[in-house]
Amino acid sequence: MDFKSSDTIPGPRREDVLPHTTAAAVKVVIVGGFGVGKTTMVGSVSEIRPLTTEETMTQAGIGVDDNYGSETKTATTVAMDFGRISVSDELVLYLFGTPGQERFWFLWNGLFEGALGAVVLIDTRRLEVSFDVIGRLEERGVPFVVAVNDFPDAPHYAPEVLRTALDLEAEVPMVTCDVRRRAESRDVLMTLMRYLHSLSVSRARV
Ligand SMILES: Nc1nc2c(ncn2[C@@H]2O[C@H](COP(=O)(O)OP(=O)(O)OP(=O)(O)O)[C@@H](O)[C@H]2O)c(=O)[nH]1
Ligand SMILES: [Mg+2]
Repeated sequence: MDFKSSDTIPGPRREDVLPHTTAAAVKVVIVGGFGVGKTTMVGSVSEIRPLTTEETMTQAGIGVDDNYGSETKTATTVAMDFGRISVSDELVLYLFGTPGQERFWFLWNGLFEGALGAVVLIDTRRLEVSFDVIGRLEERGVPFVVAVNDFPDAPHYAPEVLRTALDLEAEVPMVTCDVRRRAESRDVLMTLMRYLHSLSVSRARV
């Protein structure tokens, strides 16, 4: 067959190549209700161009997905977001964002396979959109941290009030962030890593 040589196929971009010092990779899932900022977080923190599966919002979500507070939002994730961040020379995190609405739960089985932990994003204007997500993580026994995505007009609650409203166990870390900021999203992931580490240390002692 007559075709041009493979020099037309682009090689991997420099930022896509893992540093040769990478020793461990950890899979982390970013979850939360509709429009809480999952795609924004994966996009802000990823060092590779994130993969997203956003579609223009259609009739499917009307009356189902409460758009309150994100009225300018025109696209929604229909499968997953994917990104990657190296948190040290040795450790790389693979990030999978996935929708929390019930009609997407069939995706969870595959996405959570091998995941060490999760970040649950919360919008305090619509706490209830993340209730089911927390319940499902607890059922699956997936350790998670809660990150309150600080939208400007969202109410601020004392941490203990939020904990009670979300029915969180005392040891589950809760932090506030603006997921549009890379450093803050990274801090959330570091909180999760420290939490996973503390769990593994306490399990090793048992
Ligand atoms: N002001 C402000 N806006 C934010 C913040 N995070 C996200 N947004 C905006 O809020 C909207 C929702 O963010 P997305 O990242 O699409 O949320 P999502 O959780 O991926 O949404 P779905 O995939 O539809 O469930 C977008 O218009 C963002 O630009 C934030 O921290 N502050
Ligand atoms: Mg999304």
